[in-house]
Amino acid sequence: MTETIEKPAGSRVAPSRRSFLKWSGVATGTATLLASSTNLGMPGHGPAAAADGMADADKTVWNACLANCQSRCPLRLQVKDGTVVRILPDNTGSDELGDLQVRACVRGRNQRERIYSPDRLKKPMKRAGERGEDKWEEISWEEAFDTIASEMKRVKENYGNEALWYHYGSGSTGGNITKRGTWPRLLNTYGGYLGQYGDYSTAQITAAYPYFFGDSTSSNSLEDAQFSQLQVMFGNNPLETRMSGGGELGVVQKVRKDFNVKTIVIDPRYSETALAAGDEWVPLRPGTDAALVAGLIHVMIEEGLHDQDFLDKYCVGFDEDHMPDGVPENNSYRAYLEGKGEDGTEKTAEWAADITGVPADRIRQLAREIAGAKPAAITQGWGPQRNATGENSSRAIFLLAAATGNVGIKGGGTGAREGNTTLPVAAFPLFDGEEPPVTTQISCFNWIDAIDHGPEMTATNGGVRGKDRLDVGIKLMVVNASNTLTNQHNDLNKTYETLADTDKCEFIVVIDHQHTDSAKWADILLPSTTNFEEFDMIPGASCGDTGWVIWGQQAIDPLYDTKTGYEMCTEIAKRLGIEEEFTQGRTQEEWRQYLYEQSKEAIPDLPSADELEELGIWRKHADTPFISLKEFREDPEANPMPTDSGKLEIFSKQLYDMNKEWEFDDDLDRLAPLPEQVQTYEDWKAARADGAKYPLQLMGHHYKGRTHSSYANLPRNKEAHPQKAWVNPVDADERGIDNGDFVDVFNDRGRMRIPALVTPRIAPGVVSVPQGAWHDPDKDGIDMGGCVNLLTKYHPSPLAKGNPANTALVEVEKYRG
Ligand SMILES: Nc1nc2c(c(=O)[nH]1)N[C@H]1C(S)=C(S)[C@@H](COP(=O)(O)OP(=O)(O)OC[C@H]3O[C@@H](n4cnc5c(=O)[nH]c(N)nc54)[C@H](O)[C@@H]3O)O[C@H]1N2
Ligand SMILES: Nc1nc2c(c(=O)[nH]1)N[C@H]1C(S)=C(S)[C@@H](COP(=O)(O)OP(=O)(O)OC[C@H]3O[C@@H](n4cnc5c(=O)[nH]c(N)nc54)[C@H](O)[C@@H]3O)O[C@H]1N2
Ligand code: SF4
Ligand SMILES: [Mo]
Repeated sequence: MTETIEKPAGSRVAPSRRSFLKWSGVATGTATLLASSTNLGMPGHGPAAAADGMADADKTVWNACLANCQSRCPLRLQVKDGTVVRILPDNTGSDELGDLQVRACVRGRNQRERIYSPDRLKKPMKRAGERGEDKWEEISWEEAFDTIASEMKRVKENYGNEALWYHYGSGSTGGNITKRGTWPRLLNTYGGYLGQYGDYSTAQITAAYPYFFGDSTSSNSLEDAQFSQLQVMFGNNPLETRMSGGGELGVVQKVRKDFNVKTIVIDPRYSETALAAGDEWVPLRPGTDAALVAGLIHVMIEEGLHDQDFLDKYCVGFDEDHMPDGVPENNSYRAYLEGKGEDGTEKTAEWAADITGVPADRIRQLAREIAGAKPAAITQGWGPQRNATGENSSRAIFLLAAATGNVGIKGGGTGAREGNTTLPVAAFPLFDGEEPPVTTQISCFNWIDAIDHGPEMTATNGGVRGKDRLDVGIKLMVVNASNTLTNQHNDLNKTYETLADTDKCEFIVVIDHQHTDSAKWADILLPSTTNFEEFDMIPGASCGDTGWVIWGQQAIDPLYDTKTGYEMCTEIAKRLGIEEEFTQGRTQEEWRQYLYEQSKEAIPDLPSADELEELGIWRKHADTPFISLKEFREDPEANPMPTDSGKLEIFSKQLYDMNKEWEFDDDLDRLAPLPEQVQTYEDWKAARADGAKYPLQLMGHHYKGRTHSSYANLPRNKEAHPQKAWVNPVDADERGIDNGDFVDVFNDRGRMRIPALVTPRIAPGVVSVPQGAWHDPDKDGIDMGGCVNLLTKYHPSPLAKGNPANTALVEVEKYRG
């Protein structure tokens, strides 16, 4: 799901995904009776006929849903007279773990509305008004290519390659050749571009991993939870965010049903995972997981329930006897809990209750339950870390797994997000050789600073990597399959202001197939095909211990005047005199063949390309569920962690030292060496301050009707999953708000007007405006679409410089107009 090219040095630990080494047997596509009951596609085309759909379709081809939803569902497209008339889901596999049918969700099945959406971009266009004004003039492809090539040349000559930027975007993450690869390959062939680390999804946890584990690490697979006594999920919501029938949704439901594993979900929101797979829901205030963990471990210590042997043998930093050299006393986690640390406060259950909102008795009971379950599978989703102190929330949850001795064992886990097993399908090469030509990087999120004041950004004030200071700001942006130029990026109004200045970023090209909010900010806007209009070889994703490959066939010719990313980049490469290096003499179909051959070397029993075309999807199941850090647990001497100590680092000496060097604008920002609860701006405390202007904590969960902003414009998705602000009845009563009333949700950064969902499914004091809705301002700038990023704050997190989407305060009032 990430798009970074960063390779952390010295990877010795198990990667977050493993590739198959051994196989339990081959499960291939055998048609099942399920096929005839799966047409939930477009009305107006009648029910599926017995033999898989319409008798009058000319052909049925396999392709896939490629949005970054952490699943990857194969789709069968039925085509008649060059038009997709029906979308059918997978009809292979079964209802068994390891062979689950990879059934598409509501979004995948509604692709027809997306392919034929009135928002489709149809012609190349150039800006005809001010930037952002959304006024356009149609131009020829020739003119578009000539302009882009000459702008690339100009910017490179005037400022160097580091002024070029390939923007973060996840719209076609599931693809291989299709779109995500072609533009970075073009830019790399042209000498490179300013790179990025992290991503909008996982920046904080990704930055936290090395300081605890030494490198990126996952937890055990969710399939492995079948061996657990208890499953504890911190803000982990596979039922809404990995909705594929063959993805984690399927796995979690099967494990729950077949093995009856007790499941506790800790989340400010009663998610559908809590609802359908959970036995208990523990609501807490956003951004307070580290306080809850401190309270839990305090109780465990008081009652002697923690795993001291594990902590002694495998960890540093838990107590004063196991601290790195050169650190003054009372800096251990235990000292922090006992109130001997800097803040002098004991982290009792009562202390944690006040911060989290979870009653002290419930914290005690939970501590006993978690410590008593041997083994317990503790995992986290990415909601808990997508906030201002997310690096610490995520490390605290790792710590809970360590303090209970669950790391590296069957049925246990590391406290990280679940791991899984994928097939080593070859990826379209973003560059040739060992590393990209430019290795300077900034965070995926603070690009707006690099536009505004790039040369002021340094390693210690802006997280620049690869050099001490940027020489130049971003002058040219390629924004491909992305709506994070605006809609998906924090603080829309501030973002618009920076983008509007054409002296800062001088040229923006946006490539999409829908006319999004980001598209409005392009200088040149290129209409792309959808993946159904081209070829690809698609690796599977997030699927417990099953990996799969999908053979992407072209269902229809490119619609309107659209082109594939590969064709666009080839044409631009031609104009830059680098066509041969870019294409390596291959067409897109030949690249697919090339990738197939590379993949076949890694997966010897991969069926032939012809067979894949017939099968559509081909899957394999690992012989045993994935256990993270198994080798370390078995023999920590022979298999040390890639940290300085070779152990799990509860206290990070590196962060301790870095905190002295790094500079922050905000006094509250710091790099905490312990996974402690850190105070920040617009947090639970600010919300509860006397006379707080904005007393409600805002978050934005990922929602079923859309994948971020993708599918958010489709009428049926909107009807099935309307955009509403979730408000607790206690808060609603105080404000005279009834369920369904239109409300204004606002702060100093903006105001939106959408219906309220008054529900006890959200914790009191918290409002969730599901993220991804399209920004739709009326003439007064009030957003009638409900784009949460109108209200989020732009403030990169201290270590990751990541997206603090879930740290913001708002007020809600009934709209009485
Ligand atoms: N349907 C759908 N699926 C998607 C997406 C989508 O937009 N729609 N987006 C995809 C993408 S790109 C990503 S990155 C993933 C996102 O996956 P996640 O980041 O895991 O999803 P979120 O909904 O942000 O958060 C998961 C849960 O964490 C809870 N949460 C929020 N803050 C906190 C907190 O402080 N503490 C605790 N304990 N819980 C908290 C939320 O209420 C939510 O239920 O989903 C992917 N799948
Ligand atoms: N407040 C808040 N903001 C968030 C989040 C949050 O939790 N809260 N979550 C963040 C996260 S985790 C993520 S991943 C980002 C997601 O933000 P983005 O990465 O911007 O993802 P989408 O909004 O899905 O936009 C993807 C775009 O790609 C286009 N696209 C799809 N397929 C193709 C293709 O084949 N070719 C081309 N050229 N375009 C294509 C789609 O039409 C769509 O416009 O949002 C982030 N923003
Ligand atoms: S679960 Fe994800 S990949 Fe599957 S159809 Fe839905 S949006 Fe597409
Ligand atoms: Mo994401």
